[in-house]
Amino acid sequence: MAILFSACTSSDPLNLESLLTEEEIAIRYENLAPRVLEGWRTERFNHDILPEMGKLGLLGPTIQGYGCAGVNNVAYGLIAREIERVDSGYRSTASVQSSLVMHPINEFGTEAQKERYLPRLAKGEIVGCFGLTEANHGSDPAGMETTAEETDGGFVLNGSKTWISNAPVADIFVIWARCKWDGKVRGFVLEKGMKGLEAPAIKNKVALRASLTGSIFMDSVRVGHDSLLPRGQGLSAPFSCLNSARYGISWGVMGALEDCIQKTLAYALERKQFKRPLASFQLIQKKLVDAQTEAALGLQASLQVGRLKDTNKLAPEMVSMVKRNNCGKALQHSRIILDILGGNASSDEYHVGRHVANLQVVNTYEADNLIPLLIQDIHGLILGKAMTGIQAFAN
Ligand code: TGC
Ligand code: FAD
Repeated sequence: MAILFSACTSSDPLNLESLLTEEEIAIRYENLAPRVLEGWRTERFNHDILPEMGKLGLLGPTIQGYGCAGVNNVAYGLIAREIERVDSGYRSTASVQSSLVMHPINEFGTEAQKERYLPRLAKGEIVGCFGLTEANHGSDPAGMETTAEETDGGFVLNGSKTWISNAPVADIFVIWARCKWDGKVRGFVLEKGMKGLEAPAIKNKVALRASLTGSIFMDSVRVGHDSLLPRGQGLSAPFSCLNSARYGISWGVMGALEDCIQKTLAYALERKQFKRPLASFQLIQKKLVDAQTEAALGLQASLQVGRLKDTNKLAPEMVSMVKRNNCGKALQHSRIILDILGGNASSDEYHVGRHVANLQVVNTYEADNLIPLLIQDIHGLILGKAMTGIQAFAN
């Protein structure tokens, strides 16, 4: 048992890799990290990033055709994990483009809409956003006040949305509105520059600073019939987009937690207090092992949900379970191991504080989650020995 466990690395303790195909294992995306501090400090959108992701086939990757990679949902989850390992804001930018913009156009759009938008969204040449939340209706989108009214030649949209990722830099806007003629919610694709459409940025966020967020104001925006997504009606249409995004988030937050573990473990092995490395102390080992355990279990759960999604056996509640569990556990454990950095926890150069701030928001958006606290000591020390190479429970 001990030999088997130590054969796996501390970064893959339950040997997730053995359950992946070669194509899935090949998913790596490492060139975001050098830019993250600049994005975080300046709150500026880096226009190179989406085109780079597009070149690698990371946008709308599960869609067949239209220049998309056509990979499975497990691969989609692994992409989210790799991106969020660097920053939740970058993963937000990508998952909005893939799950909340390309997905509804692909699922509910006409052939003409797919041809008009999907290839350019896949290349990252244009940026999309998804407007569901309103100032008075966040958790309960059913109460939305944005309306669409049919007129000669199309529709008129009135209302506003807030806390919308990518909005200030979006070229297209997937807007959910209540239709005055039958009271049902439907999606419309609006384009930047339309008269009456504004998308100002919400600045000075304390989290997700590498991703832009904004409001959307629609003052009698006139659109043609061709802007309606005709194949989706009712709230189940936007909720089906959320199923896809939340599934990706369940993988993504595990990537963020894995990065926190890797960085705090390296620090604990290097940093000495009381003439010993921090990693030799029982309490430090316990914190690291608790985090490592939750990351490993959370990834297994997301993998299972991904395999079920790939075989059409998915229920939305399964997505809620992994979104809730993984976001809660990532926030809880990243916060606990942040303490290992001591005063350096306050510096963005150590990155873990940035992940913790981001994870607070990721826990909130797409419906928020409760965070349980559990304590299990002795198994923690057994695993701590395997992880750090140092026995803490006896001399
Ligand atoms: P309810 O009556 O339960 O359902 C209305 C209709 O929708 C159907 N439905 C679903 N369909 C597919 N997938 C799901 N997960 C579904 N959940 C419900 C349902 O069957 C029904 O269909 P029909 O045909 O009978 O009409 O609706 P409710 O209003 O009572 O919903 C309750 C609740 C709380 C679950 C729902 O409103 C909810 O999920 N609220 C949270 C809102 C949310 O998550 N907003 C996210 C905004 S987007 C965002 O945050 C992006 S951040 C992304 C990033 O930057 O990465
Ligand atoms: P509220 O709905 O006001 O909730 C406040 C608190 O009350 C929460 O803790 C909630 O869980 C709790 N609560 C609410 N109802 C109940 C209840 N019945 N019982 C118990 N507790 C309850 N939205 C989009 O549409 N598109 C986007 O791209 C997008 N991006 C975002 C990016 C960022 C950075 C942020 C912060 C948000 C984004 N959102 C987006 C909005 C996000 O989905 C909402 O913030 C979220 O759904 C919560 O809504 P709210 O903020 O109005 O909170």
